[in-house]
Amino acid sequence: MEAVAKTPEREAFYRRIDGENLSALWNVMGDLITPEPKSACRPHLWKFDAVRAYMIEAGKLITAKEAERRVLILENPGLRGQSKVTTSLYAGIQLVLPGDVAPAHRHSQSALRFILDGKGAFTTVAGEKTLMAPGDFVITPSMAWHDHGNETSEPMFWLDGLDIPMVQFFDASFAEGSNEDRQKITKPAGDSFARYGRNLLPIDEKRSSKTSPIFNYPYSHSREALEQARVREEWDACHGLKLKFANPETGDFAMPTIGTFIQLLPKGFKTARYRSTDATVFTAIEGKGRTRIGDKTFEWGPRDLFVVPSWHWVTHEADEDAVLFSFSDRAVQQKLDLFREDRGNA
Ligand code: 1HN
Repeated sequence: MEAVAKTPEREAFYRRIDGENLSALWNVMGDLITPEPKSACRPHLWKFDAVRAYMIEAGKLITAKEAERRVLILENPGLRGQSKVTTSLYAGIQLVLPGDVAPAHRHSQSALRFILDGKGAFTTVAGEKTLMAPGDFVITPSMAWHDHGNETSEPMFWLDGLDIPMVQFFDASFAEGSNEDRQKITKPAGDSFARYGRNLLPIDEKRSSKTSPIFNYPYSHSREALEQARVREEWDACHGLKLKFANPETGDFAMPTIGTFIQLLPKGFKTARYRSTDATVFTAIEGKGRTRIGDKTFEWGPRDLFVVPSWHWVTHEADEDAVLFSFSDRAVQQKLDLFREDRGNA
């Protein structure tokens, strides 16, 4: 759309209506209705080792209890000061040190954890405690009480992904602290997996939550699923082998607002170019390689993190067998009929 010409009469008119909280659509329409996605969100990569060093410093500066959560936010360079990794998503790196207490609270925002380093720290969600290991994908549903701790002798680092900007957009945030640092454990360990992880569901149960009843998807299972699929060699030209984490009740994404994925790129594989409307956060759990996003190339290894903005061409290349975890707002875009992807010619 072309900019509308300025005339003294028009300028005077705009000034007069401005005082009435009115403005002319014809001056802004081209910015509102773009022919293709146009975002301030930029491609970026964070090297985990650099983040890790700052997190260790943060561990000496503040306790988890005082901070509530000891987290460094991954701020998109095009969205600084807004606590956003993409336009619709938040991401951070959380450190839970031996003996830490990240006290119980709950909020409207849904959270995911993807474990990067350390083994055996715990989160308790809605009365069930789970111990976590690298590669585990763990969900905290909207308004579920959650607290974290670490009774091991090693620090634990994980990636937090939350739908904070979406909840902010809808002005729908509620949050509550607890009088107790640690919530009461009301369920045995492994309860949610025992009930819902076996492709058997209680026939008459009416759950109202749209979040998966399984809240820890252990890496051992994800990795095995990828390995089983590898045997069939059904490689997708754009993705290698990419699976979504599913809610066993519905087959939908495991979380209502965030789509989560795990993918295997075998050694030497180079993907065909791909673009989609869901800006996506990636981290590698195994292997190394590089990802080209638009005209930039990012080299990654285990635990490094990178962000692909909406509608940017992406290709991945693996130097060793590599496993990538990723998350995006696709779960929402698909429900709103907004999701679009382009596989190039692949
Ligand atoms: C939160 O509750 C956690 O529970 C992490 O670990 C990061 C960022 C903003 C708001 C709530 C957590 C968060 C958060």
